[in-house]
Amino acid sequence: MSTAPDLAGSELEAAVRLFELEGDLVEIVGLHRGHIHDTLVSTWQVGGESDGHRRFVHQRLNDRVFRDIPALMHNVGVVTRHLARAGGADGLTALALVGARDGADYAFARDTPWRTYHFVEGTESYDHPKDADMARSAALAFGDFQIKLSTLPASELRQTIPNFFNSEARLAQLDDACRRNPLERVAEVQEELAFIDARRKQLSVFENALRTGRMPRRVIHGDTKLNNVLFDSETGKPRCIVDLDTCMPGYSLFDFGDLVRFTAATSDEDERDLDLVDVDMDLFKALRDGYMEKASGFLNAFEVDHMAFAARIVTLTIGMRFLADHVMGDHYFKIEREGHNLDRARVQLRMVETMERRL
Ligand code: GN1
Ligand code: MG
Repeated sequence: MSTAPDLAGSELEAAVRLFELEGDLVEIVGLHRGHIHDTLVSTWQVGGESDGHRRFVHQRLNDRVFRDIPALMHNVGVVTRHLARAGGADGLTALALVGARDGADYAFARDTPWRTYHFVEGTESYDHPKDADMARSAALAFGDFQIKLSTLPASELRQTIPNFFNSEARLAQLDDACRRNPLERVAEVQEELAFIDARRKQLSVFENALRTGRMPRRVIHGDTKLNNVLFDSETGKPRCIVDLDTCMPGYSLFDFGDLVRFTAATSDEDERDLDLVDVDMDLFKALRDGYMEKASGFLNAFEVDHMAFAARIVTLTIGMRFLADHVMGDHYFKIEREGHNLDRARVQLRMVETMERRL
């Protein structure tokens, strides 16, 4: 019945049955997605042959990354309900949780936390945009998402991972990883460390702006990869924004920068041939125009002036996170091959280099 990692079919079945689902369970299949949680999809037959099948997305939550699961699920509950209330006249629907049988938003199976979402049928996701129009519409959707979140008081949300968006703290984590050097991998990453070292000051720009109030703290999505937008299979328009784990107070330009980092990249995030790594300027412009169409109403002058810089800083910061995880022995991001996080880090740093030339 299952294709999920290291769990027997009966255990998966027990986990999905913790949730308020009706009908006969037809199958459970693994969905290869994301670097953090394990994701499955279950199909249920409801109301006999005439009615049909319903699908649900189940995630086994990674509690090494999210150490405070109650805080994580508190945020996801608050955000999904807020988005549902905000409505979707623009064709966007809100991701919706399925409650556990005991009424909570998540449940434990053998000490491991699980959650369940309604499957958004008739949609597709992409790692690379088909064209500039698709990039633009994704940027519009994330801009719209930030507008919807702007009516959610930050005080209702918790920090699911402390200092998640803080580039200074990410630099300190990398420095600390290098000091510890548990696997003696530091010697092989000297070039990458020198590249980062030369940009230390830049990594404080946004933290300084937040401290001095030149840039406001706002609730953001926090992981604006293109594949976190589900596009309608028929109309090609964004239908739903997923992955709400990092919706919490941050700064708006983080979302924009992360969108550029991933969506305007000419290569995969873990490409080994660095000659293929570049930033596509047409896609960058489409992202900037789409995002600005929504965000120009609330961004201040400092934010508008720092959009291209944000792409560089967010890309550099995520590169440092991959590198720190490589140095520490790959305990955070899932890897599929030796050196996977180093490959990911190298792509990010090469992206920064091309952005410095082009943006
Ligand atoms: C992780 O699991 P996924 O792919 O949604 C990470 C993001 C990174 C991203 C890089 C909680 O997201 O912050 O930007 O990988 N999520 C967490 O691809 O750390
Ligand atoms: Mg994510």
